[in-house]
Amino acid sequence: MAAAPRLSWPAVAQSHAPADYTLRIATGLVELGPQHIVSTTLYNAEFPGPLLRCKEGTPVTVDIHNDTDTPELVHWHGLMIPSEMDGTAEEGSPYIPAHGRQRISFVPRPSGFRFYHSHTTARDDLTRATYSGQAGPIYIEPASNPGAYDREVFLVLKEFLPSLNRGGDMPMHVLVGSPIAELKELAQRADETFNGPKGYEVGYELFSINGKMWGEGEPIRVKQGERVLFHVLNASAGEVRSLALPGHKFTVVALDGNPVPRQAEVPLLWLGAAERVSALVAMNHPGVWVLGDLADDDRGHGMGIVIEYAGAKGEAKWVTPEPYLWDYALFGKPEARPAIPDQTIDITILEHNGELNGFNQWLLNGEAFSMETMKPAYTLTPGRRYRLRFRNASDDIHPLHLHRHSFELVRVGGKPSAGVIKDVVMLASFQELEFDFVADNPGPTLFHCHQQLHMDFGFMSMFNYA
Ligand SMILES: [Cu+2]
Repeated sequence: MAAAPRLSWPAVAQSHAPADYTLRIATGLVELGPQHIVSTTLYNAEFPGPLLRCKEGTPVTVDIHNDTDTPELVHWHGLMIPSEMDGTAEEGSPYIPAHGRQRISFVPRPSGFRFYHSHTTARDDLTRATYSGQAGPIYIEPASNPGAYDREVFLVLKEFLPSLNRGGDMPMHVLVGSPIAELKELAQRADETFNGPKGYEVGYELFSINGKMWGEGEPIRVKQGERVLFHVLNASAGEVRSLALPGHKFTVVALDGNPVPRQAEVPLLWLGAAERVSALVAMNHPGVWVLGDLADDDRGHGMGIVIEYAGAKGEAKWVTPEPYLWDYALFGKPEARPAIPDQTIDITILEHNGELNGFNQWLLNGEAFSMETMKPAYTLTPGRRYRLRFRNASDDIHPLHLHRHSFELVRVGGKPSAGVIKDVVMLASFQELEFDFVADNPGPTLFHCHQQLHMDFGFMSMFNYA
């Protein structure tokens, strides 16, 4: 455990009234299939954790019991709540002690599809943090619901049985845009200095949607003509995931739970770790299909779920779609004229190969995050609009995540963008990306890459309010 928990926590509700929700953290079994039962840490003995539905603006109380031998943190991803409630040690949230209990209260906002997950440090312990089964969806009901659909289906994408290896296999043809020569040169220079073997990556044996390998659980049964709203969460500790349904298209209505200005139709979805996509699918191609990942190996080991039309029979079919690159700007306002920021902060991302006992170290503007100094850190003035300009001098895709705030993409894939509001965004290899956020939720705020392996080895920084 890197940071000492705080001793007092006045914000904790002292009431003995029953909580709205109870989460119990304990080791349990997930039956991905009859031949594939894995042991991991879970919420309420299930994967995914229970779907929590609450109303925007109506306070909720959550009792969290930690039945494990190690302190835990439950992070409320995408919620604009106080730092003490956010479940993030770097922001000053207290740990839930081993075999201890914590009650928290917060006002859920903003509306939309969010999630909760463990926010501990794992480093080389692949039983911890987001490598475990500690993830669950939370849906905050908006005041008005504009969706025209017959029903909603939540899909949680998750790998199990992680192990360390030396060869990464991250998909490269994911995002639009072109690599920038200057960023490649920066990376090359770092590689010449740190010229040892590439550091560890994490691979997985088993893959699942809603805790089942495809074909092992119940199919999603649909009727011709139905419009189904899928809420997809990539609960991976670091993998970029894709999802396609042969013969069907996705109309994206929200990204990270926030309605998009333009509901564009796409042939398939790409999601970085912790990203959410809400998309409507018109069920107009009867049959039995695999809604699955494009990666044959991962889909072959479970990353999919069967869609079965009423009256259709036979083996579930998969057809590999044409390659398709994800373009966030597609979902933005047609005229991209974002507001002018009060201040721009440049952040250059660099990797030092195998620098930390065989693990790659990550640096932001030349500095790896340290829990001792809590740096790198930036100071925010309340009410100001900040633009972060990221420059990725590495060949990895980074799912960038800012806690307790939403941001607006203003430049991505080499193009301007406006109106796309997110809390995680994939930064392509050797590319730049800019997003704006308003300093409107005072309190220590963590920024990090949502790849557990990257955040644990330096890829974090603090934003502190003046
Ligand atoms: Cu990263």
